[in-house]
Amino acid sequence: MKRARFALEDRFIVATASAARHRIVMFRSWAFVITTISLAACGPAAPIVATAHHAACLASDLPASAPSTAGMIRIAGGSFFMGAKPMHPEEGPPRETKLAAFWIDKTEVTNRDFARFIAATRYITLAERPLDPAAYPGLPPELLKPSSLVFVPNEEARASPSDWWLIVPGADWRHPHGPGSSVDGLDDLPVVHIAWADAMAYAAWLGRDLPTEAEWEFAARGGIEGAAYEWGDDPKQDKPRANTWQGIFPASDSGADGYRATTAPVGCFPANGFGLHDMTGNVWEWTKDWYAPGLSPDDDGTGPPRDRANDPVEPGIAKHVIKGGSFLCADNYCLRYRPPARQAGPTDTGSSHIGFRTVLRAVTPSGQ
Ligand SMILES: [Ca+2]
Repeated sequence: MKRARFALEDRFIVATASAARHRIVMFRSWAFVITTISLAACGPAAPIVATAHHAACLASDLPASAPSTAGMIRIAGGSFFMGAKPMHPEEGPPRETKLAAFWIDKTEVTNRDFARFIAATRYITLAERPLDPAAYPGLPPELLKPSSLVFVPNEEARASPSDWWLIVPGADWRHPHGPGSSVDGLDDLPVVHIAWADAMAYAAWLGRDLPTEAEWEFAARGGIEGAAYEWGDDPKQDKPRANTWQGIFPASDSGADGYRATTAPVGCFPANGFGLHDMTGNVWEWTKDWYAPGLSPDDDGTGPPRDRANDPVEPGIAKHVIKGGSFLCADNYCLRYRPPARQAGPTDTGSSHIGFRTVLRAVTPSGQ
């Protein structure tokens, strides 16, 4: 029995990535393990080529020292209806949510930004660390190696997401497609293969935090209350508004938005009403909140407590909310690049389509 038969590719990554770290459901499916490992052992994942050059679109503006609001936009506090009449069950029911003012990065954290963090702290991301065999008794040695999840387009993939998500030993933020790949010359791409704890460590280094789900969604809506997309209700635009997938996922992405089956440099697409780029698509973004299916009416905007974290796909494994969709979100597939869309991200695992941005609270409009 194959573990992952989800209709949505992102439900699969949640289950698969979490299993990779937790040694739980994945190993009910040795066929899947053998498939992924053997494919990974053949070498790095197939190169994914952008149809546009990876030039900088919006220069990253990381501050030299924390705290600072450099590179951030101030979002005035207010009240809004979080969630939506659900397109997917987990997106509702809508609830009124009040927020204090906060600052948020105008772009996703880039490879350049993250490299500065690593240089300053020598931090080692979870994808770069081997699994502790004592914590995973019985796990084959090859599965204890540092690894991360890599998306590989597969024209033959029709039945199972395991054909396009590979657990690749050696894949990490410096080697986004596995051994042999690098981020050289890709400074302005959003950093990926970042686990939740990695994102939190980066934010803490700057004296910042990850956005709550409510903060993230409020920011993504760009001041347009209740719209289906961050730019309004009309899905058809005269020019691309975000890096998503055009075509039949996962077989073919036409790259009509300029980036075929890959991330785009941050800030290449128009900002939303708050001046924020890439809140739609490009990479999913970590939030601080624990994930629970649906929105609780008694939530004060900080998300459910740890003991209420729950992903029905993998009961018993606490996960965090990811928002915004990614370059893999196709109109005919999950359409999860809308502000109210949400997913459960495996807390201790990165992948090639999850990144993050940071927030700073309790600072004055002048940034002091
Ligand atoms: Ca694209």
